[in-house]
Amino acid sequence: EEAALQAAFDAAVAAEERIEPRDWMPDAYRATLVRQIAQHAHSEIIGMQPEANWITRAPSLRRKAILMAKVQDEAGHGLYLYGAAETLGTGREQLLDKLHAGRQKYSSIFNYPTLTWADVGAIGWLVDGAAITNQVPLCRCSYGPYARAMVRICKEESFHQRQGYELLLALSRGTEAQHAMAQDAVDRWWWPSLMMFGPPDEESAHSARSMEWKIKRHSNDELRQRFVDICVPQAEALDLTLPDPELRWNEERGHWDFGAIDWQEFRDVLAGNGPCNDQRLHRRRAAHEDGAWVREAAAAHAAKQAARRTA
Ligand code: FAQ
Repeated sequence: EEAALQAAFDAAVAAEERIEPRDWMPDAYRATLVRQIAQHAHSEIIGMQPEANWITRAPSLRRKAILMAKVQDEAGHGLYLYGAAETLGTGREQLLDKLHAGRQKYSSIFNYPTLTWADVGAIGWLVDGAAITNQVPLCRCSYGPYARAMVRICKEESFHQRQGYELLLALSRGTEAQHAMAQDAVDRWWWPSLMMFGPPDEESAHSARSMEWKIKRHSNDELRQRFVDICVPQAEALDLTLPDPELRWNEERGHWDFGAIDWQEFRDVLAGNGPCNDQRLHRRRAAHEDGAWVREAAAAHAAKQAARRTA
């Protein structure tokens, strides 16, 4: 019987049909989805911290309102994604416990500090830009709830990306000091953004299987190249330089060649030794503990309502 179920699953994936929560699926497919969706959800929630750092110091009311809305959107993305993970039979509490214990990852990018206001622009342009490049193909992921969550998230991320681009453009066209601040932010965020796409294909443990299952549609290196190709003309339009002397148009490939990524830095950040790993996890745990009374009150209220209904 297991063989028949497996065959039906394989046929559905081959036919580009969506796998839904009640459908039979291989255990490893389920585990891979929980791993990726949890990591993605954690990234959205931890990703609120670097930008939130600037909410109190935004340079105008308009910029402050935009930034607060953006950071709230990230919380919403986290909730859709924890919801998608719940359809696979894994509760949010369980996933948060793993994050807090350091047993589940979140994106490397959120372990870097936001040193100036221009970092808010660089995150929008580069980090949200990389996120969209990675996530648009996930709208066609074989698992229905994840694919559908991605549609809405991508729309919001596109708006975030434009917000960052517009912010950087204003700084770039501003005073000499503002232009220098924008350039410095791009210098610091460029390489970490390229690392968001994950290790090179030959070192990517999960890619081959995830692509067979149509969870991933493109390899890490393919998406990284796509992102570089998108950014080069945008940097030019911004009058900012990407910090890579080896960036060169390759006529034969029809792509921009770029310099070597420091994979040791990536491994260090994943191992917990990035500039802000400790700070991010500490803050996350503290926020969770501070919110305990809300969860307790909500549970007590729900229990009371349920008791009233059965009385
Ligand atoms: N950071 O075999 P692969 C956002 C891990 S965007 C940390 O290639 P896979 C929006 C990987 O998990 C950021 N870990 O893995 C936003 C695996 O470890 P494991 C979130 C990384 O899954 C913007 C190991 O390395 N987006 O939040 C990273 O096939 C602004 C081997 O790697 C997503 O999560 C990394 N950069 O491909 C929010 C997108 N790269 O589990 C706020 C969905 C790899 O074996 C503000 N995820 N690892 O222990 C994906 O598309 C994939 O999971 C990849 C990795 C492409 C990230």
